[in-house]
Formats: sequence, structure tokens, C-alpha cells
Amino acid sequence: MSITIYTVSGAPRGWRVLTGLTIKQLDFTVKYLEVSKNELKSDAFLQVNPRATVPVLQYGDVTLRDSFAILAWLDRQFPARPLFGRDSESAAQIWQLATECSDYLRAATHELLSPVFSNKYNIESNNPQDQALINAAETAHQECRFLEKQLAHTLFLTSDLASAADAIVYPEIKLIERAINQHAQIMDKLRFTQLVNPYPRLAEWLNRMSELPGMKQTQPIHW
Ligand SMILES: N[C@@H](CCC(=O)N[C@@H](CS)C(=O)NCC(=O)O)C(=O)O
Repeated sequence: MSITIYTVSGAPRGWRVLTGLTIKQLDFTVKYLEVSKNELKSDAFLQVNPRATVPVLQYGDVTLRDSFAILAWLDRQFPARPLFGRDSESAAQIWQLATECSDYLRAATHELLSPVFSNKYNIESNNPQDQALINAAETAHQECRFLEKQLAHTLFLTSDLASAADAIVYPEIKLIERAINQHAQIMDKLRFTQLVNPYPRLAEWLNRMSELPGMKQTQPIHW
């Protein structure tokens, strides 16, 4: 039996799962769907996931949607290299950071990066939409500061081993890095000139994560 993941290239929640699988060093196949071709709403995919969202995991008779559910299932099904720690304390620390990221960092990067990637801003105009962008950037900075502190004593976010928390945060920071590289002017105005300054530990962590074996395979196909 093999693991198949349905996702959209660059979709952060799908990328969480690809990262989790890579941390666990499991083999998997990816089926990329295209939003522009309405493939999430196709009859075939709605049979797989009536919510029309990615990621979805298929493994034999098992079909699962939702990035957290998939990561939790993977950890029970394949206990080696645990994503949720080996004891109650570390499991709670990992869940805490993972759900915080899902609640706060995901929202902040979405608010910040959607207009940036689609060039929908005019930062000089002082219109309310751009004020929303400035606010989103400030929230993203707040979350980056939080993660920078989190990395003060450990190689990964909750310990010296990569966990589900790292899998969930990784796509968000990669997307911020991508925006810094591709949309330097606007990101510079939003005080994201580079990641390494003012977030040196976060930048180092990003490299450490990117260098895990197999991680390149998780990169969005169009990058
Ligand atoms: N709670 C779900 C949310 C899934 C979700 O919203 N995925 C996004 C991609 S990151 C999606 O499929 N969006 C397509 C849409 O909503 O039309 C999870 O964590 O997997």
C-alpha cells in the first residue's frame, strides 16, 4: 500500500502534510490539483472530499481530509520519528504551537501575502485596503518575533527534533521568504527586507528544515 496526497502546488496546508511525511521519511505520491481548472470542485474530487479542499490523504481504504487529522493519523500509523513527541509534555507543547500557528500565523501570512503575490496594493495611497496590509504585516512580524524567541534554545521549534509544529510553521515562513525574494519593494516597505535580519534564528531554522533529506520534493512545482 502506498500513501497518496492530493494537494494544490504551494497550498500551505497541503505543504504541512508533505513536510510531515518528509520528517517521518515516508514515501508518498503527490497528485497536484489545479484551482484554475476547477479541479477541486470536479465530481471525481468531490467524491474524495465533499468539502472540496486539500490536503487529502489516501492509503488503502483510508481517506482523510484536514492537515491536522492527517498528521495525527500518520503518527499513529507509522510511529517511527514521531511528529507529536514521545511524552505528554512534548505532545502538548507541539499541539500548542501547531494550533497557534494555524490560528495566528496562517491568518497573518494570508492577509499579508495574498495582496502581495497578486500585486493588489498601492502602499502610498493610504486607502483602507493598504492599511489592512500594513496591519497584516505587523501581525506577521509579531508572530515571527514569537517564533524567534521560541528558537532560543533548540534546533527546531519545540526541541532538537523536527515535529508537527515545524511541519505546520515551515510553509508559512517559506511563503514569506518567497515574497521577500519576488516582491522585494513592497516587502521592504512592510519591514520584511530580509528574514535573517531581524530574525536570524528563524532564518537558520528555515535552512535547517530545507536541508532535511527529501525536503526539496515538497517545494511547490512552479518555484
Ligand atoms: N482545515 C483544513 C483546511 C483546508 C483548506 O482550507 N485548504 C485550502 C488550501 S491551503 C483549500 O483547499 N482551499 C481551496 C478552497 O477553499 O477553495 C486543513 O487544515 O487541511
